[in-house]
Amino acid sequence: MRTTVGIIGAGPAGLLLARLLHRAGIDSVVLESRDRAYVEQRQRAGVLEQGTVDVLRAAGAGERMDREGLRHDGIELRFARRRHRVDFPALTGGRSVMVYAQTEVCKDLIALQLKEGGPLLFGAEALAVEGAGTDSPRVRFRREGRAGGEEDVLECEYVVGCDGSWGVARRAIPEELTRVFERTYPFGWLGILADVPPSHDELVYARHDRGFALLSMRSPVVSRLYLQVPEGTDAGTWSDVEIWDELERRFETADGWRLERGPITSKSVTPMRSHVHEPMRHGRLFLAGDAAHIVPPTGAKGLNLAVGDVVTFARALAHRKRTGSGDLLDSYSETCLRRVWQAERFSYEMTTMLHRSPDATPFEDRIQLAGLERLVSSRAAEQDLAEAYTGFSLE
Ligand code: RFL
Ligand code: PHB
Repeated sequence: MRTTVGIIGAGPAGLLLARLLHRAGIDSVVLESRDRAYVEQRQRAGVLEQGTVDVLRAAGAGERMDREGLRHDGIELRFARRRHRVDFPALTGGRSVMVYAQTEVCKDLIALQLKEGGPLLFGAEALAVEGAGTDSPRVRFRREGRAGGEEDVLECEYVVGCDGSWGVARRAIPEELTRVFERTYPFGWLGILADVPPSHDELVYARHDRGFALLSMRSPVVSRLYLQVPEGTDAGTWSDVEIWDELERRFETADGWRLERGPITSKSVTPMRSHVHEPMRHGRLFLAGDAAHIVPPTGAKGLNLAVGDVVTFARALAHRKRTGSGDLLDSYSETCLRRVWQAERFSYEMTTMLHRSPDATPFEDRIQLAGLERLVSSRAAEQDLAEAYTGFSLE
């Protein structure tokens, strides 16, 4: 098999990249180790920045999002039993975000790819990228169901590793050229889906002495909620009643706000970490999305960063094809990392501002509350949050 761009992974990064390249007249092949149902059902992100929404529309993938997605003009911060709304358009010159689940973005992109794009192979596991430093890199992969687990090779001009945080692509970048920046947090998120209309029409980020809680949604009739839990917690040890009781405590306000309960249809725990792999390119191998960087989900940035990376790559390659200049490909890593580190900073700040660290001293607790007080009493501080939350420019 031979193609211009070999894409490893059919998460949002890989699928959108295939779509952008197709629109630019560049062919690609996507290899995805799991099956279609897995990719379409994996519960993850919920918030799309304005720039992401614009990119999906321009890629012809915005139709259902515009019909079913929920435009949000703000979020609520809750602490000390008080509520404070951050008004995005008023603070950012009109920007907002869209609540439209990652599962739906992936479904829309898969349908488009199968209808009019290049090959998208499910059950095709990349084993290794070879020859990244040469003009003809290759992906060795194995297709499920092939007799004796026979291996195939995809010959490419470029390889983009969109294979998430446990992928194989980044292993092809020599260790001596690599720097990894990492932080793990001593807590995780217990996330649930529940068949109950969201109790608030915007997302609620709550800081409580017992830990952080987040109210989000998937539709007008499905709620998505998260609780900060100790690192390594097993979701099965929390009963439904315990989850609702704990959410109720952490969201409690002085003005009698009520949390509606409903049947819980899924429960899982996500660890929290920050991770950046530098550089994001070696020769003709490029890393995009979670394959290169992870942020804790508190800033809702992961999927949006993945979109930023693949937009940058698609532009750079189109430029190369049009003008013969590889300048933009050469600056790919640097361009992406500037945005990545802004998102890392913001996600780290949001996480430390809102979570209860198990070893926080009373002094640190007071500093944390003072930070929240500052945020809700200073327009400048609020504007800083609103600008970062609604997103950094893709230019
Ligand atoms: P993905 O989605 O992990 O996709 C990678 C794909 O690669 C496949 N793969 C391979 N395929 C072939 N060969 C191999 N060897 C392969 N190895 C792996 C995998 O099967 C998979 O299909 O990475 P991508 O595309 O970079 O997308 C990144 C986003 O998924 C991620 O950043 C976000 O989900 C993060 N995130 C959020 N981001 C937001 O922008 N807004 C949010 O509100 C938000 N909330 C969240 C989140 C992530 C969460 N979790 C579970 C970590 C909330 C949570 C709880
Ligand atoms: C979600 O809806 O899953 C979600 C929303 C906002 C976040 C993280 C996750 O910051």
